[in-house]
Amino acid sequence: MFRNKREFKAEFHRRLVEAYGCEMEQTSPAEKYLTLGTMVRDYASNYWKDTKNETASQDLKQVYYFSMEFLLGRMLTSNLKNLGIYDIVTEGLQELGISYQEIADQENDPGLGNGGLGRLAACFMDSAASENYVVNGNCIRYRAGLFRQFINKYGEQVEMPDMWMRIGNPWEIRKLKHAVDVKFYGQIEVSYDENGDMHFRHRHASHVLAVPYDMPMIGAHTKTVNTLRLWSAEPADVAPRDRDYRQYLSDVEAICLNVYPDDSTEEGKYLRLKQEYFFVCAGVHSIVETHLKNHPSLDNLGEKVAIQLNDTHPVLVIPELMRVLMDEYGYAWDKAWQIVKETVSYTNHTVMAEALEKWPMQYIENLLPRIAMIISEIDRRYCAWAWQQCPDDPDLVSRTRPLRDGTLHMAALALIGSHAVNGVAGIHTEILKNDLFRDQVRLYPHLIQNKTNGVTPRRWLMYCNPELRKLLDDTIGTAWEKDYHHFEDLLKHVDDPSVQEAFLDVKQVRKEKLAAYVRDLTGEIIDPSSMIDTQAKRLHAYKRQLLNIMQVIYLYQRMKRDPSFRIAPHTYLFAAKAASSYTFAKSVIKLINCVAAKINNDPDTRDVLKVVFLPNYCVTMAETLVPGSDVSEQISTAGKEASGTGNMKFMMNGAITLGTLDGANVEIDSLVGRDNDVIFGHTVEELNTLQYHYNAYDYYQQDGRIHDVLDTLINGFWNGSADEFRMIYDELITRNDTYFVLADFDAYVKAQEEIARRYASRNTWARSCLVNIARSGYFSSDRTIEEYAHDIWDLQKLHF
Ligand code: 7GP
Repeated sequence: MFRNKREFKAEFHRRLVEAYGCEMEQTSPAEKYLTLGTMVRDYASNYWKDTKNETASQDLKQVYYFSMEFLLGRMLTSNLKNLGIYDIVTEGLQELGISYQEIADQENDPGLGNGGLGRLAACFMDSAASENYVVNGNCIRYRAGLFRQFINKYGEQVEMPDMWMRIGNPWEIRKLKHAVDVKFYGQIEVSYDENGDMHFRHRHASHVLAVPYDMPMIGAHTKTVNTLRLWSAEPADVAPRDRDYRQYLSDVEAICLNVYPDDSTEEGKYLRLKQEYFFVCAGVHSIVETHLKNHPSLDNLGEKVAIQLNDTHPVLVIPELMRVLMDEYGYAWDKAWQIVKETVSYTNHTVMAEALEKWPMQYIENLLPRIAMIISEIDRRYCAWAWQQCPDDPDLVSRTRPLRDGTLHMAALALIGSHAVNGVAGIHTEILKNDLFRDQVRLYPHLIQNKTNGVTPRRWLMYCNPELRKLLDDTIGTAWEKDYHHFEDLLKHVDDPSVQEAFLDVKQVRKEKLAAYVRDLTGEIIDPSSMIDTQAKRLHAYKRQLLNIMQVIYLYQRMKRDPSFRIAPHTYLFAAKAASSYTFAKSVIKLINCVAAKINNDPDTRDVLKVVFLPNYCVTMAETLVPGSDVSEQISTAGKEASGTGNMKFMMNGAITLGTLDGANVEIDSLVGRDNDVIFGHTVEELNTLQYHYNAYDYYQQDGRIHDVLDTLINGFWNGSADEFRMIYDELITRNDTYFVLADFDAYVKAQEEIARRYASRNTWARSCLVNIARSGYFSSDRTIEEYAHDIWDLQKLHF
């Protein structure tokens, strides 16, 4: 382990030559990246070992965070900075004549996820390690990440494979010794012993070997290094039964081939269910194995282990742990159920009906016969119990049981098998209690609680925005870097004109960086002194990118019509991937690109109005996009965005939220006040009433602006084809505008005018940005993790 720059240089040089058998100068940037990554991983290995040993010797409880997604982003800079060796390494490389940035740019984002839920998991890993909590991640080692997005010459999204491990992954270590045998298909043979106890044997199963790859999750300025375990499916050393050999190989291969490119609709594919059981079964097995190394039995599993289910994707943990406890360790049902409930808790991330997982029981019976038996028994016992609880409402049982009409409702199973359930923002949790899970609240009044999301201030401020970090350090010292409460120390300085000026300077530098990035990526030139207004998130109807682009069209039409009407220079940036099967979302992407092509090339308006769609939104892009933005668009239909976390990142970097009262926007608003954000649109309560008499066509008829904007969707204005955007028009008019875009249009136009007005007064604007930064400490995921540890996991910190 190197201790200084001299030792680093010598070791880096030696390792490169040894690994590649040529002079250092002849190695490629990718080879240098792999060598450096391996060195950093090895550097952390002693801490990694100590963390495992100390956890065992302190007999500490540990958490396993089960998630189908971890959107980690690049690890190199974050690991170097968290370990405190960034300066040694970058200066050492410079002395060797090597560009650090060139090496860092070799790393591909591990795209092991879709969006919010996956990125949240990654922020949690950073915060847990940094706060000395032992929290292990459990996921799948997808060979292809979420697709890479290209935009073709028609403005359409094209998906390309994301082979993120093509050059290798220096962070992972293969742990063959911990491989697990996972069984699919086959039949269950039931027998009775002399005591009359039942025994279950899984016969004619198809075996898959789950091989773990461990990645270190390195805390900031602490010795805690946790583990993210990624499972990879390999053919087992067991002859496949009754099945074609080549088919078997390709079936196994398919399990870890790719991330399901969908974060909103459940495609109901068999393969997805296979993925879910695969990493659940392997993960549960390794938990049990680890526990039994240090404890005589599983009796105290719930005292020493907490399993967090990141949405319902890993909910099969509940029947799988029952299976292991009963079939492999001889527990009776009641005792096993008690252990499961003590151990498991569940986080809900959406109220969108189409994203609530449901599986035909037949699939489960076929693929996982023993699990199906256990689920049926859970359902049967639940019905008997719930019936007794609420005899006045016999229907309650059928509304809440996991099995309804041959379909398994995953959320219902999660609620029954967990000791705690949480929403991810205040308003979201209220909707869970009063709406989605209202029935369950009758049966379990204290089950549901709130844990407002957070983001790691290291990646999302200190590392991605060193200019702002320096300003904060110079103004309030460095206490805020270790303790999010100290963000508020900035409040004392928000009225200081010199701090305001310094902030505007930082923002300008970041806007210029962003402009250079946009130019390199798209060839578009944006004006770094214009107001940069960004909407970056998955493309979904409820997030209403459509409302944003409609407002842009309105401004364009108005300026074309009235030469005396001009807006202050305004740049609208969009970044969004659409699920590959989501036609409407793809159509919105095409619309944005067609609008951009026309407007950006119009000499009448292009000096003041610019629209750019940035292809392939990912964590790495956000690290430049967020610090360079002035305005944060958070304009979902009230009640639909569970929380949002992009809103928190923009706020932390001094952008002003332009948003609806939805998700965590509500909390942002109450922290900063209406002087420091712009809130518009119908509230949840208003929409709850409006839905009964809403007529989108009236808005079209009565508001000339809406009429003119919508007509461009069906008259070929954008690309010559009248039918191109008919689907969007139909959604708004024929299908009566599911997400109330037209209902909020007028308020949104006014909100846009308001934000432009505020932007014009530079010092008040800067003051607002500073208030936002000062209040953003609450949205540190260090705070969120503390709350999970205290309220859900009952978790103590590791003491070194
Ligand atoms: C997202 C929510 O849409 C977002 O509002 C929230 O901030 C984020 O989770 C983290 O809690 N949901 C997903 O990413 C998702 O896949 C379907 O939801 C299960």
